[in-house]
Amino acid sequence: AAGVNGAPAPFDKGGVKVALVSYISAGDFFQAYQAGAEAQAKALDIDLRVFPGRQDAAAQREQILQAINLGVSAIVIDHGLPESLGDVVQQALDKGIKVVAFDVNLNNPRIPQVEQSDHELADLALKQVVKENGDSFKAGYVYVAGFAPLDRRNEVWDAFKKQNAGVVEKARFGNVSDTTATSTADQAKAALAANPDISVVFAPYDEFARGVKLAATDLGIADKLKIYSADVSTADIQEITEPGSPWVATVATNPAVVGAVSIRAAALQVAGQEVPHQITVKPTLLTQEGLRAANVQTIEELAKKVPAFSASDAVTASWIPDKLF
Ligand code: SR1
Repeated sequence: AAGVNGAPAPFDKGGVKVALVSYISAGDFFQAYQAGAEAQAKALDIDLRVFPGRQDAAAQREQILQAINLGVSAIVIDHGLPESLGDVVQQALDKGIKVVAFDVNLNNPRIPQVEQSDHELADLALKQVVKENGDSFKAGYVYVAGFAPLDRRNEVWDAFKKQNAGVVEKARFGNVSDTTATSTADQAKAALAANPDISVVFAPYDEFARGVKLAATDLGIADKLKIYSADVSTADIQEITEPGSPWVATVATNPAVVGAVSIRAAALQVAGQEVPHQITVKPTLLTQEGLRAANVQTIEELAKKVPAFSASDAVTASWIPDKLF
């Protein structure tokens, strides 16, 4: 290991071991998040050990114990079920291992929490819904409880319905698994067929939106539906901008940037430097119209046009290279 010039110990020598333990690995968001974490780790000469998620709480616990036994200096926990993580996370902290949580509420003042400002994300999406559909329509809503980002977005949806009596939620469905999009598509097909008056679907996770789009296309109702989501990837941009797509807007960060931020939060703690408890990467509204007009076809092109998609100023330091994308 060569170390990083000008970095404080132990990064001056390089080879600091850090673990990334995910709950979910399938799907564009999680793959890009991991790629961003790997890029930031490489730039810091960190020896990153990646434990792939299998949507399995017991496996995630076991992986955290494995990371502790490997002698890592820090663990980044990416999603998960808080109730099954508390004791193993405490074991890590007791051994002096630094912990960072992304999108899982570990409710510990010693653990920085990374998130994408989910309230603002949902709020931006729903403002766009009203701009394009008014405040009176029949809606479908895709939600699975128990995932911190989805629960936060749900708080905004609940408040939105209270404030807009003309918005009627006719159907609620959703599934999170290693086949989220296709399982959600099956549920969406049944819900949309049973409720032909639904004109708007709020699907605040790109795999959900992909599933609803698939269902709408299969049912031949893509021209009667508008889908609003969270997240973005190159595949999402292609699905949003293709002719006749019902997926009309998304509110997103670059997940690779969020992955990089998570590793920086771990590195700063290992170097003994201050890290805020709440670390936020702010999302941006991307509309079908805007993406088409700018002729953006990939996340790399988006990063060239929208600065927030190439870097975040969250948890930076002079010794940490942070222009990675
Ligand atoms: C199952 S939770 C899925 C969400 O996690 C991340 O916050 C992404 O934004 C995605 O929407």
